[in-house]
Amino acid sequence: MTKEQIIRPENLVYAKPELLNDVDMHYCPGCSHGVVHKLVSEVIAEMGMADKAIGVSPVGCAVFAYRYIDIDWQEAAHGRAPALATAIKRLWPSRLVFSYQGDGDMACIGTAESIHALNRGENITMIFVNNAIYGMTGGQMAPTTLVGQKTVTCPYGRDPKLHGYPLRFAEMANLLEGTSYVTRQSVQSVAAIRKAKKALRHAFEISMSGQGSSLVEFVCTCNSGWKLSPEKANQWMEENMFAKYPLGDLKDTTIEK
Ligand SMILES: Cc1ncc(C[n+]2csc(CCOP(=O)(O)OP(=O)(O)O)c2C)c(N)n1
Ligand SMILES: [Mg+2]
Repeated sequence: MTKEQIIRPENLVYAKPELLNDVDMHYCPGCSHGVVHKLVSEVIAEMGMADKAIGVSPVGCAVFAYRYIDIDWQEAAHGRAPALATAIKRLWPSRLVFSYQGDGDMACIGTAESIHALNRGENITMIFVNNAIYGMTGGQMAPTTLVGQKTVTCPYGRDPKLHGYPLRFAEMANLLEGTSYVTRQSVQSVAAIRKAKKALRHAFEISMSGQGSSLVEFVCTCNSGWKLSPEKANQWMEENMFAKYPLGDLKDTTIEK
């Protein structure tokens, strides 16, 4: 928004971001995806990139992201968004290219694509919605499911002897030479949303200035999959997820430079 637009009275109240389409969303009430969509829409609009942004969304609850955010999108097969985003950005370096992936997508079926795109230092931002579960398919165990957490495929709780340990994808990304910015954020409070928005903007700016790849993880709730009310899900996330997935920047090479 320009300064003139910001001071207009109609813009002083809470409003729907201009890039969010006026359609019903399929997300469950309380789902974090909607808030992350809002941030993506706001940041792209504020950067003046509405006509230059291309999102790549694979399979997962965010499969319909193209219906909700009014920019160009390309749909990818499950786990393959970073490969597709690589191709788009290389062919069209002037575009803001990002992937939008769940934890099942980023850290399980698409681990190879995701790690290698980050390690190659592709000038893309990878948005990682970590809700510790396969939301779209009905709440199966994901790589990021916590030890002891119950899902439909580990009804007695995740047992490391049987299911292995939760994967901390951002910590892995942090080790890669190609990553410029790796951060872990959340969107359960106004303060968290504000911080997350700044982080997302920083990542998008790094992508546009060609300084390498960025990973922006959002630790999120899936209240339907977790079988909790939205409020209890937020509480459960704060009490359990943040211990395993601590918030904050893990790496920012732009500061070093
Ligand atoms: C190649 C392929 N394998 C499996 C599936 C089934 N499938 C659809 S969504 C999904 C899990 C998505 O979970 P996640 O990426 O965490 O996203 P969320 O729905 O939790 O946001 C799976 C396994 C598929 N559509 N395609
Ligand atoms: Mg998930």
